[in-house]
Amino acid sequence: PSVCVLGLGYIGLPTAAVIARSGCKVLGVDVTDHVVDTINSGKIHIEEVDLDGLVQGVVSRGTLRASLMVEPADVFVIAVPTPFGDDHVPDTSYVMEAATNVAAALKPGDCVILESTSPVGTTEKMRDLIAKLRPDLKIPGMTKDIPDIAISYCPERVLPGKILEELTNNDRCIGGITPRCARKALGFYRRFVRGECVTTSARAAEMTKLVENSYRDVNIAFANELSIVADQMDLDVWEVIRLANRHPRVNILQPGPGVGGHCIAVDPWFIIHGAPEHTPLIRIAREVNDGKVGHVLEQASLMIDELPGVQVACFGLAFKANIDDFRESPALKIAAKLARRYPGRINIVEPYASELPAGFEGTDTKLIDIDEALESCPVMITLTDHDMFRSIPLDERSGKVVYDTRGIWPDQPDNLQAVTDLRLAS
Ligand code: SAJ
Repeated sequence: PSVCVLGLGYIGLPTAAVIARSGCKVLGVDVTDHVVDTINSGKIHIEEVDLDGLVQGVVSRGTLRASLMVEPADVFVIAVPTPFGDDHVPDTSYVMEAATNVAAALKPGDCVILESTSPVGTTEKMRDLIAKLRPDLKIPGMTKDIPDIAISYCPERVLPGKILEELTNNDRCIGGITPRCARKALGFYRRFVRGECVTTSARAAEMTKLVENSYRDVNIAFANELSIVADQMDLDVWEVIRLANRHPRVNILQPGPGVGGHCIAVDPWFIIHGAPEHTPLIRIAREVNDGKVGHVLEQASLMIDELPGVQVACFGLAFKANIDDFRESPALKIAAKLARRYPGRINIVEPYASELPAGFEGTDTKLIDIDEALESCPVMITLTDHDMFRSIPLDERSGKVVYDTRGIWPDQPDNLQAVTDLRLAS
């Protein structure tokens, strides 16, 4: 079939490329000139492992092409953003705009699939919009006859940093407006997905996506709450979690400086917004994870205040390990606040950045490498668990005053001796 993918971001572009590799002719549509031009020249505008080679290959073979305009196709895949504002209300206007463009291009036999993370009921709203715009078509769930088109919801669940691998290997859950719609979409996904494809209703599939990320958020919140309690009780939270996880039915996640990225910290709000009176746990988990940023900032400040004039290295700005994604990163928020609070003293170590990302404007903060930090910064704060940091051996960290928010250096001695030595030295 010919395929049109709307939205060429972190999900849409890899998806379009993988579909093109499976042999379909794919048109990728985006609203940004720059994105369209970049892809048509065989390059990419985002960072993701192995994506550059794949896109270059399918563009040069002519199976993937980008455009600002939707064109007729057999399958339409919508992967546009569903942001939310300060009030945490999900905004589905990009989805509806994409559906409007798709509606104009639809012909009998076509299949429309929404992949964007969406509040429950969005696929039905999209169906209603298409029905309104195309009264000439028989719409699923609205006709006794065999409908002209199929409409489904199929969430992506790929992990940034492993997108290409997970796009093909993960199981998919495919929710149709009707079972017939789901079966049509199933046939499409089977072309390029090796994982199992399971069919359900559109609403169940929408909720499944939100539930997956909320599950993770709630469980990380538990770990983060424990870490704050442990700080107060002067216990090593990492040790306690390691010991508790030896229980056959306990598997506590890892505390950190907060939850970043654009999914886990966002999707729970979609459920909360849909059922505000019945989601106290999901809401408080969000608050605990957001609150962890402030806790780390205060703990770090206490440590820095104790050692006037001493240089500090913050290890990591990315929102999680081994990627160069700084959007919605608690590490970046903390480092940028410290940079403003302690002029002339904060240095950043971020092997995944070639220059400081936005957030440090007007500060004198420097980006330095691991060796420089080990040489010149007596105080070290870990904010991201990059493997490159994890593998710094103990003898290179000895004598440092360390605040390890990620628990990557379990062998680090406590700070008492290092603080005393530093004070004597000054
Ligand atoms: N984090 C912790 N402690 C942990 C695990 C994670 O603090 O034990 C933090 C990370 O450091 C990071 C944040 O949580 O700041 C999120 O990282 P992540 O690796 O858990 O997830 P994402 O946001 O990269 O991707 C998630 C994935 N969802 C789940 O694992 C349930 C991915 O499969 C989804 O496709 C993606 O969201 C999405 O697009 O929704």
